[in-house]
Amino acid sequence: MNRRILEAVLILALAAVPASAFAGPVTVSGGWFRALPANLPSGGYFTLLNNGPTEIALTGAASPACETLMLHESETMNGMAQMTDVKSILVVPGATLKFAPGGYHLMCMHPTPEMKPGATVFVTLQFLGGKAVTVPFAVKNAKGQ
Ligand SMILES: [Cu+2]
Repeated sequence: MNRRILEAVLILALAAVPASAFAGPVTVSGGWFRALPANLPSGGYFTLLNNGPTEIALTGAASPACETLMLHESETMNGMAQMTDVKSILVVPGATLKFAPGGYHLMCMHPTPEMKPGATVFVTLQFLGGKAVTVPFAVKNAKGQ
């Protein structure tokens, strides 16, 4: 192989490497929403495992069952429960991130009529770098049943 051909092969090989280093396959399990009466916001919960070799950052969520779906964290400040917006949550390789009552949760604002106990709705979790995964969430009642 002469030098010019070798250079062309190297350029092609480099071009095939994706621009983003994000690889992380993720596993999402146990997704559910707590539907409340009167169109109140629904909390969403799930467990995410990062199976990939690189860290990932959860940056957002969306669902056709919610006008807006936000990442929130519940905290107790001076004895008062409150919620704050979360911009991004880093998950290192092999780590599990839990969204559960009292901590991180999805907040579904203005749920659509699909959000009723017994139904299944879909949630797309968005990650830094533009990757996303869409998973089913079971809709439960106010008691979480
Ligand atoms: Cu909230």
